[in-house]
Amino acid sequence: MPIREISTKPYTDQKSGTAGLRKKVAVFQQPHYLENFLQSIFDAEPGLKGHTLIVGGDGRFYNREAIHTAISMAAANAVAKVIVGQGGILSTPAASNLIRVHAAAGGLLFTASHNPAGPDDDFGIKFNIAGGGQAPESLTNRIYDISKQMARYRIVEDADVDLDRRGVQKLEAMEIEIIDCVDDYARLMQSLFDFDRIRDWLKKSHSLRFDAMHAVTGPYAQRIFVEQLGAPPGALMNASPLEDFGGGHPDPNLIYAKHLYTLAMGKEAPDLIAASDGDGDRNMILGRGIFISPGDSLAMIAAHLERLPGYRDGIKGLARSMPTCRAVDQVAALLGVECHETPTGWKFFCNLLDAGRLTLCGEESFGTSSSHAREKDGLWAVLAWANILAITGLSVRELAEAHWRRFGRHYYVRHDYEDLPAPVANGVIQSLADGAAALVGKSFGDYAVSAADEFSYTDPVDGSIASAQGLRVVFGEDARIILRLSGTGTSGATLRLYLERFERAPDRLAWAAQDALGPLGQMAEQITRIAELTGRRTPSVIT
Ligand code: VG1
Ligand code: CO
Repeated sequence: MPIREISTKPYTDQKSGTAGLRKKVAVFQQPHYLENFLQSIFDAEPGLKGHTLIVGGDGRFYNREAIHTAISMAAANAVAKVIVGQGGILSTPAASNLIRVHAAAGGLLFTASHNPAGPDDDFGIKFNIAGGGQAPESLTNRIYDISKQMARYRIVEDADVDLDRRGVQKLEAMEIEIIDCVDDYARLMQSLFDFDRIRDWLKKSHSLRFDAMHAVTGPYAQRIFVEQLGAPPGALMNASPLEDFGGGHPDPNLIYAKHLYTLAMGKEAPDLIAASDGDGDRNMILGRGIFISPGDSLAMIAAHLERLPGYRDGIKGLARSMPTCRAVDQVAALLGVECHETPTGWKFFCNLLDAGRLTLCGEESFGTSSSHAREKDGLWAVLAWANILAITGLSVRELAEAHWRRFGRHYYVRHDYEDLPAPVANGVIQSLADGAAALVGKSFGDYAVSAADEFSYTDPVDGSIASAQGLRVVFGEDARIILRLSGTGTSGATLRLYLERFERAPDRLAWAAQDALGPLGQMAEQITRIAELTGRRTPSVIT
């Protein structure tokens, strides 16, 4: 099994988006495409030489082949050791944790998250750095620059690696350790939450339903919810990971997990209903008769976090991505802690987490997590909710209503316009960017525009600047309209429109979100002219 240097030609499209490189499987299957990108990572991060690398993926189609290639190239690029989840399985938060536990120099995560999987669908790669965080933009830009010059890559040819056999194997000088994908993660969760309390809560005739959507969290949910917390096996749905996610779309929201909403609204609704996405970093939370929007979930967890075992030392700071509703800001103000507004994408939280300035952060896209990892963490959020319900004795609905009475309520919705021709989507952004300044001071219905600009972020830790991170039209505390382009799609361009409306009066807290946001939606069309400029009368997805 010689180490060989293979000559190759560069591809010019290996630019990472919001979270890694995502393309159709067929793109990754082009000759040397995967190898070129991996070599660019090895070249951009020389610290991997002589150190440990964590490798795993969400189990989707092409996962095993890609992992085999990654291991073969790691050995040829002088990595000392790779630690791989058995069968090539690792959830994104579990991989982030393993990087930390093993003081690894980085991790390769093979996932396109919630994007559908299969030969005609999507594949992706994320590179995480020492400490477990997502590669910052400076590094992903360096990887991209290197990929555009790529002329050769190093690989051990015909490597014989058994991904299913736990224990240690050797490939040339490199050690390969195949580990149980759940052990370390389950230990971490036990250290953060009161498992006895949750077990009791479940025993006292409370019920849980968790949908792994045939994606990566199945084995994690089986171990933690069923084996450790005593939930009946029937509490889990779709718990075996499948290469094509069962043909589904493991994006836990009101569209792709509508069956959970129906369950929540039915007579037999369990007390806590939840789901996570393809790679296990997203979460969806529902209770009997109620859906908790991700921005609310973040704020509600924040308001109770200090009562959970892993967080008794207190909250250092809170953060949300810019489009995420400002509910958590209210909690931060009450607690008297820092509250940060970052661009979309988990990588922007990582410096603040490393600097010890954040304890909890989240995104409107069903992502929540804490300082225990450097990724969002779906099961963590579900356990946080279970623990909070067990401690307070409240139902999800009671807890939400109490929160709104105390802090007010942020009604929230996101409209996605998918697969638009790029020039059309860019045209919508451009036209709003051009008109933004002139909006300030104008009134729409009861609202007056207090600010309208393009969001730009200066990282408080390293001073790096991320510009063009979305357009926002702000109506003081009352409302916001936000527009940005997605950075995770694999075909055409996706426009995301986010609507937020704040109400504090006691008689305005129980509206249906779509009713509360109807007038703002009309104002958004007046301001952004999406229907007019794209010809789309309705969004493709509303969450
Ligand atoms: C989307 C979400 C963003 C999230 C990202 C990765 O990005 O909006 O909040 O961090 O996906 O999530 P975009 O650029 O398409 O809006 V995941 O679960 O991929 O790892
Ligand atoms: Co994900």
